[in-house]
Amino acid sequence: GLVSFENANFPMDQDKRTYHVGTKRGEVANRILSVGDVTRAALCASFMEPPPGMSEVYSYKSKRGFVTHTGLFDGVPISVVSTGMGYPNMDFVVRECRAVTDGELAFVRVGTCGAIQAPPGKLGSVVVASKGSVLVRRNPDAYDDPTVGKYFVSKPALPDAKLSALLESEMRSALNGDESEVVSAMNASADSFYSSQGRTGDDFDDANENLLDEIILKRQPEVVSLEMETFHLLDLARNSRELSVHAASCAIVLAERRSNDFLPADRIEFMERTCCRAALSTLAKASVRDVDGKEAYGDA
Ligand code: R1P
Repeated sequence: GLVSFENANFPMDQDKRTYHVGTKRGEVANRILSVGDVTRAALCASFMEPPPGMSEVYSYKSKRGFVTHTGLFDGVPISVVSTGMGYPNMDFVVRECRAVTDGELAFVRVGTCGAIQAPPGKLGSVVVASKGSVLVRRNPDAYDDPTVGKYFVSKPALPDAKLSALLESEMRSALNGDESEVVSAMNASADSFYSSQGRTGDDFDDANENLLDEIILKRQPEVVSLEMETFHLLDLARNSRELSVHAASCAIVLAERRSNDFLPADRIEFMERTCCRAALSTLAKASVRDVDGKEAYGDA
């Protein structure tokens, strides 16, 4: 049927569902795993048990394509949200999940990325953004003004130190003995998969031939992974009132940007399974306080 929304400042429908992610209070846990695509989200959901009193993991798909799965992992309520790509989508997920939950919120992102330094970011490794993330943005004003730089690189936004350390150690135990390594580094989140990640082509005048070395790495030599959402997640967390949002992020290296090598499908599958499980375990163990300031679950 027809759905009406109220309050143009923060639209919600009559059931108090948010405008884009579409969930309402009670459907989203205080521990959220954010992944890029719906297939990875469904994989994460397959590792969870149904919430108490339900026969299946709760799933909700919004008109805008965001999918939320809520269930239990190690007995702890967790929601997995498919975020889609790019920082505006991360903005919807963090703000709208915040609006329908109470108490502290812990967000962990498991993404995929390209590596601009390998080593250490070898194909198939997972890069934990323990040293934070910068934003890389194309500056459209450079179109007809040669005095302004074509690309802007921000200062880093840092993750929640405890949550990020826990994520790193869960990844290390999950990958112990495997060929894939866990790398602790700085991430960069770009506003395009193409121009602001230094991919070149003939169709547009992106002026990005020297972006990786002369702009990004010159400013932030510790950047290893390049993707599109982590900066915004960490930036929103540090701007959350009373620091109620805690965030950490990691990304699986699917591509080495220097050699142009791409990770084979079977290794992508293995890494997605392993890293998503490790992230769920991280969230289950994380310290997250509910509205009363009580430690509801977790002990880390
Ligand atoms: C681009 O292909 C997408 O993949 C990466 C980028 O951040 C971007 O969203 O991460 P996800 O696999 O989590 O979407």
